[in-house]
Amino acid sequence: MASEKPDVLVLGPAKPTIIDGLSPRFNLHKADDTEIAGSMLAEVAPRLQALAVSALPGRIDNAFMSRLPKLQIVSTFGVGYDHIDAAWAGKQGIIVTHTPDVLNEEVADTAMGLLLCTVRQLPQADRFVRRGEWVTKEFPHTQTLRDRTIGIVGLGRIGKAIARRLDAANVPVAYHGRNRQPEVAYRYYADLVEMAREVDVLLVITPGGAGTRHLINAQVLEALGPNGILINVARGSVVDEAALIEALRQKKIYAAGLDVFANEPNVPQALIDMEQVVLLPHVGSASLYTRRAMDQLVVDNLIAWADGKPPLTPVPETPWQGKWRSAAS
Ligand code: NAP
Ligand code: 8YV
Repeated sequence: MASEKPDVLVLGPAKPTIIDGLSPRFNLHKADDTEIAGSMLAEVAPRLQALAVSALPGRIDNAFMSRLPKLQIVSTFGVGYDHIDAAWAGKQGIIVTHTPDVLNEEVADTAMGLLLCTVRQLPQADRFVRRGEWVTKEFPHTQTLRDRTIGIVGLGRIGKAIARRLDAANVPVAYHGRNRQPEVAYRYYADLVEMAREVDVLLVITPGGAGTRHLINAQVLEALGPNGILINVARGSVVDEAALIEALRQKKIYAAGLDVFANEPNVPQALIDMEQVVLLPHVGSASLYTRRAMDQLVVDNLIAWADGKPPLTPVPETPWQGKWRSAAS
């Protein structure tokens, strides 16, 4: 007998908060990614009204969504949604929701940690102690935050949480984005190259996707200069990785701290081999506390939908228009 609960496809790992939160209300189907979903899709596709995306499972593009004629909502984990063709979904009346705000402070903490690790070479100092070198010599003195201005590329929700931490640390902040923010007192640069020339650190926290692809290129790195440090907690696609490796090799910039990469989880050997680079495995939001809050927001958006209420956190490309797309369309 057909279930009366709406059919929902969970794409990605079966996380307890998501599965336990959705099970009482929905008939769940699970697939690791869009490719595996392909084989079982033929059977459930005509009934599927919702997707719960529990990690970054590869692209959810219009070809995939087109196979789900009753799709009304894609509730995705993570604030970044460059893995979803949200503009296309918006045109079809499909709502895409994401998990903003609940991770701001965590990602800002991680960005500050990565910044400090890179400037003060803390992972390198840890390795120095573990190698037993301290008994024979002093760890070399490092760069400092004390004489540096930080240029934040993307002063949004997370960028502002990072800026607050820098304010508390007495570190001057400037920012670049497509728009000046009149309510913000930090110096604004409409031109990224100009900002790179005038600051000592570029800290990147924009969305990924086509609009920001290789925003940080050879010209920007050259402008940052030999004392400059690049911190990337945005998406790997925002930085031209080959240009970054070249700039580090040729000492056109001083160091880099990276949480995100062009082809995760693969990190270029050239970066691994560089002592002046600090590498993290995309852990910006990855505390138990914050990941649980993000998972819960994936659930809460779907429960709002099932109750016929507005989505809690739709992305700008799929604004709430007062009603859900008709299940029959
Ligand atoms: P947000 O509030 O939307 O802020 C994004 C900022 O980027 C805005 O200030 C926007 O300003 C700017 N921006 C957008 N497109 C731009 C462009 N083409 N050139 C320059 N600036 C641009 O987003 P958020 O919540 O802070 O999250 C930002 C991003 O951080 C996410 O999309 C995700 O990719 C990344 N993230 C990474 C991790 C991690 O684990 N490493 C965790 C969470 C988020 P304008 O509109 O004025 O340009
Ligand atoms: C997650 C992120 O680590 O929210 C984002 O945009 O990058 C992170 O919080 C990401 O979704 C990977 O699963």
